[in-house]
Amino acid sequence: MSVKPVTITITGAGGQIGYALLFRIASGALLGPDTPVRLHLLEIPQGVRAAEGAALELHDSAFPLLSHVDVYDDPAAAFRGANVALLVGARPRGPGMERGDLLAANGGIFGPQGEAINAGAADDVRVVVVGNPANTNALIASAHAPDVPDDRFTALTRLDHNRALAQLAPTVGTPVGEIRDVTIWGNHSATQFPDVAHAGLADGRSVPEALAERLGGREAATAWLDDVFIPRVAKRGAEIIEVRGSSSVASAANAAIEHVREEQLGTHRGWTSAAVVSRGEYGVPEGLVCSMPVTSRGDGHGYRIMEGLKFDARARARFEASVDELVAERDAVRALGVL
Ligand code: NAX
Repeated sequence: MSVKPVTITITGAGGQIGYALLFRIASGALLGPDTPVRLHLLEIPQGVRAAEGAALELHDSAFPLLSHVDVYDDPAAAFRGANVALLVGARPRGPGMERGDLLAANGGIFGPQGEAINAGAADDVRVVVVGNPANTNALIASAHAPDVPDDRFTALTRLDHNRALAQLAPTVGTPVGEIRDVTIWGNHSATQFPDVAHAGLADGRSVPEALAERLGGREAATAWLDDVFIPRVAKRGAEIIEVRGSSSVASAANAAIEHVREEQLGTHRGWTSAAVVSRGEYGVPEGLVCSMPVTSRGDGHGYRIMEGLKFDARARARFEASVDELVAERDAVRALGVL
């Protein structure tokens, strides 16, 4: 019996992250080895040739799971029938561009894309926004898709989550796979709060306990978290640009794949981090798209927020600073008439 392919729309498919995403999606890394995929690649006219070139290479890879690849420069056509949408294409911040200009330019992209999703996507569509400012772009797209439940729109903070695991592992002296329940709170920006207060290791110790053991006491552990870990994770994107000469690509594509795969198929060990719509959890204003700890049962309901975690005063202040930035972004796009 043949299985109906899942339609996946990828915007910015002719760009760097697009190129790193497409081949892994077509190989089955997104939805597993039994699910055929149909790819809709959306670009602006200047990017269409690059996307067409990637489509030729996809054909040449002869992926058994790849049923079709189509390239579009029209959002309405690209989102028609989409079950999964990865919104990667965005307007980067140019020289001298103010934050308001950036938000307005992206409003001009994510508003119409939200409308196209509203008009033509499949009933079960789920959307992840990668293009920055990702949280607010997700808010804009969702606001323009009134018939699609707002919890179908998420934004990517899985790269930040993975960066946190990667920084912790050598410090606590365990493989990354043995660390669970790290959280990225807030915005996908330098204000984000990477939090290990609830994190644990496979051997039963808590991460704060393991850090204190390895670093010579609680004070030293707190100093490492404040002075090394949090700034390193929050500014890792800038570090990659400095070393590599260009922004994160393969790690971002990998994170986007993990975000969608676990949202669709389920999280397995503890929670992960994703920017999801708030219903007021943890005091986050309702409707903001904010990174929080989430799990998925893989039952079609997507990510659910883990509730009931406690903050100390310092953690609360960090989280609130990032939420305040999200509120300011929302207010700025409202003032621009984009929301
Ligand atoms: P590129 O500039 O290589 O590619 C972007 C592509 O999007 C281009 O081909 C462009 O033509 C296309 N595009 C622009 N507007 C479009 C529109 N309206 N419809 C369809 N396509 C459109 O950038 P890349 O390195 O791929 O990064 C893409 C986005 O990811 C950027 O906004 C970047 O800031 C963001 N990132 C987000 C991360 C996250 O964790 N959330 C991490 C990595 C990355 O920085």
